[in-house]
Amino acid sequence: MRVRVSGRHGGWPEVVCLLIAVCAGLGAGCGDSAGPSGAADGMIAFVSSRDGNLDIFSMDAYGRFQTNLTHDPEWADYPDWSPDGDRIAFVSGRDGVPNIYTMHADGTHIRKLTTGTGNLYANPVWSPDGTKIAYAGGVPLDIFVMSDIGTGVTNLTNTPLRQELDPSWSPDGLRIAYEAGPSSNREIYVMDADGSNPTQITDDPADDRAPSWSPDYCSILFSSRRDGATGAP
Ligand SMILES: [Ca+2]
Ligand SMILES: [Ca+2]
Repeated sequence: MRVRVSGRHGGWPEVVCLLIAVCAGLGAGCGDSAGPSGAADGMIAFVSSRDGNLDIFSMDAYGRFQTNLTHDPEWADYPDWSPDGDRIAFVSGRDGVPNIYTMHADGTHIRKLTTGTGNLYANPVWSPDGTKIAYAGGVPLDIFVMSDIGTGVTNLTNTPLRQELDPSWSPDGLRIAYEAGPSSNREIYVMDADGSNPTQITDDPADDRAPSWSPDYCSILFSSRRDGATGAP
C-alpha cells in the first residue's frame, strides 16, 4: 500500500530530512508567525491505494474518521488543503489525462482548474492567503502559479531544459522554494513569488528534494540522499 501524507504545504519526505537556515534575503520576517497552518479543523489529507487505486482520504490527527474523498476509478494524488481548510487541491486523471482540481473538504463540489490534454501536473500548493495555487507542470516540468484559482496562469521558471517541481510557499507568500535539476542530482532553489531572483541554496552531488518552509520562515526542511539513504520522496 502506498500512502502519501500531506498537510497544507505538502508532505514531509520519508528519506533523510535536513534543515537549512535560509539566511540570505529573509529580512525582518524571520521569526514572525504566519498564523494558523494546516487544515482549520486539524484534519489530515493523505493518499492511499487501499481501495484499489490511488484515492485521497482524510482523517483526524488521531487517525480516526478515515474517509475516501475521491472514489474514482482513476487516480488522485498530491492533496493540499486550502489555508481556511474548506477546500483541497489535488491532481487526478479522472478525465483521462492529468489535471488539477479542487474539491470541498468533504469530497463534494469537484472543480477542474486546468485543461491539459496530456501535460504532467504535480504538487499543487495554495498560497498562504488562499488566492493562488503554485504547481509543477509541463514537459520538462516548470513551476507555474495560477491567480484567482483557475485563471491567470504564469510560468515562473520557464526553463525548457530543466525540471522544476515541489514548490513550497514561504509563510508570508513572498517566496517559493522548489527543487530543480536532473533526476539524479536535484538542488533546492528559492525564488520570489513572481519568478524573479531564482537562487540555488544547496550544492551537493547527492539528490536534494522536496523543500518545505518552517512556519517561522527561518528554515527549509528538505530530503537528501547525501548521507547514503535510499528511497525517494
Ligand atoms: Ca523547466
Ligand atoms: Ca544536490
